[in-house]
Amino acid sequence: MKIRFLLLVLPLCTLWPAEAAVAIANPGGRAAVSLDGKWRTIVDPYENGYYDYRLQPSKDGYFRNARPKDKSELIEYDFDASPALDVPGDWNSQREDLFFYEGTVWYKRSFDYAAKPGTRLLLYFGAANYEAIVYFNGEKLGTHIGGFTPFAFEVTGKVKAKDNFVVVKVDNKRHRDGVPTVNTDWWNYGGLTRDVTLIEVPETYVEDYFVQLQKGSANTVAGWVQLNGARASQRVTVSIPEAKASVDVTTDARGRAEFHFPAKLSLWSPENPKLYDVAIAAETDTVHDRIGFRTIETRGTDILLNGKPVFLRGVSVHEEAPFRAGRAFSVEDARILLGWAKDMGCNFVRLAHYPHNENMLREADRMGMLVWSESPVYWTIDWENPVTFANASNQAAESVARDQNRASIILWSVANETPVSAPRTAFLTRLVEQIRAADPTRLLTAAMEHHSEGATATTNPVVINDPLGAVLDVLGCNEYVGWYDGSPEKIDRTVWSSKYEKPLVMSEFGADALYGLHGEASARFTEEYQEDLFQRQTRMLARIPILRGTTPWVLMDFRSPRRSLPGIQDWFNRKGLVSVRGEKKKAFFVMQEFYRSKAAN
Ligand code: GCB
Repeated sequence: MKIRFLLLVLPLCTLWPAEAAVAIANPGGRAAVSLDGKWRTIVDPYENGYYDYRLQPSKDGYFRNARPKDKSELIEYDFDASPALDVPGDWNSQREDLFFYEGTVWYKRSFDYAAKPGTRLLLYFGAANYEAIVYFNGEKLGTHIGGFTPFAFEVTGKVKAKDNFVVVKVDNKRHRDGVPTVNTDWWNYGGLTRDVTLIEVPETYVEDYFVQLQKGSANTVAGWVQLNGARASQRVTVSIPEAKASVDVTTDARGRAEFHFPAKLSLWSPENPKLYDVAIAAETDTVHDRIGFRTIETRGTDILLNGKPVFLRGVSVHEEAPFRAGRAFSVEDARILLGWAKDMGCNFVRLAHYPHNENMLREADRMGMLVWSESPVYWTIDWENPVTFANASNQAAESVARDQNRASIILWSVANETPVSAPRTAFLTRLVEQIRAADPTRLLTAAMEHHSEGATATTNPVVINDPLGAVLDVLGCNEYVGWYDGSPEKIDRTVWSSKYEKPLVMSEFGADALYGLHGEASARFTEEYQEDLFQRQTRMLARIPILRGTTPWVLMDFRSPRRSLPGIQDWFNRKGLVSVRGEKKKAFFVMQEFYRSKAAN
């Protein structure tokens, strides 16, 4: 009670660092200079480049990128003589000695730049895991917390013609009060894991926009536009030239305008991933985007896409790079992963357990793949800590802001497998309400747990009664009957019921199998065990009346420090239906068959 009161009276910004950050939607649609490539790096486990020997922040930290003026000056670091790492990219998979490293690495990149009059310059990071402190030419710009969402700082007026340097202190230490917290089943890849760009915008620019079909309508486009800059009030035209539809609005003194206009559109779907060029033209700036338009809603226990019931033939996906392992980031990575999902017969992917890189969403839009996008609220978060809530809330806001115009996303998921308690349900309910307010067009879900009502030798009744279900549109449930929970025969006698008359997506089920390891169906880690489990699971799932989708765990094997078993796991969770080398395990074909039958009816 006390905490809730505190949160009501304290604005978020007092709990959360927002130093000088600027927002910008659709970075790929802007004039930009890439800062990707080789960055010089210093590994700093003791944070010697940040603190002095009294553990006070040092004014002569590595962010100064200092060089001795003469032979007598003592400077104990040298970026330009230090090893380079590729950006984007995690450090763990680039250097053997950083495989398990969790701590600070300093990144430095120098560049020349010809400033353009009348142009503002933003330094944009696709993501840095987990905490990034950004410095420009020796001056601190700000801090960002959260490993999977973008952030930007303005450097207009600070940029020089020659020898600019960006220094970023990236720290991937885990924290009990962090989001995620200390315990996860995936690799804590550190570094500048996504693109870094200098974005050029006019003095007053289109900061953000929301252009979607109005909730409940298939022919009214509705949304808002937000300008940033001195000329807040301007005439803005939002148009979809191909559909010959547009609207003119005038932004208010805060740079904001809402709009709606009729449009006859070919609706986006997996079968017809139609994207339109959308132009947001202010007097001082124009941005183009590729946007699809579709409706998504629930009716009783059905999910309706463009008014028609849809079964979500999905698979869960980690942001793990095919073939090389490491954090995925590229268009190519996205195409391969989504291509394998398509090959399985999917029309849907669950992008677990955090917001994936923007390429993944853009490719999903292009390829016609429906998406569940997830917040990194995973397992046992510090539910009663207001700073933890502010962190989760900020990451959710950044994720929605980045992806709110992607037709592929139909579900925002607020959490994964969180243990039921009053503070946890209060925390997640607030997140649900926040996201619904920011984006009223999409559905809310979460991967919940379930409860056995007492298994016997002949039956295993399982009930979905998590109180969070009351505030969700779509129920998500992870279950491991036959793997963590008994042997595969138990699946056959499992009977599901739900307290809620809502659509259910079985968001996880699966078993570890090493590709190429064969044996009896009862032998753990063999392809046969996984295959048998999937055969039983698909039969059991087909008997659940409210089932409207499945996303087995998981598309591809992925690295996890929890998985040490030599010769089998070797630091990989082997529940992939595909190996890291793209080899399909036997269970892949069980899902393919299941989805063929689902697509046929
Ligand atoms: C789960 C988690 C997922 C794990 C998976 C497993 O329930 O949601 O992150 O990787 O189980 O393999 O144990």
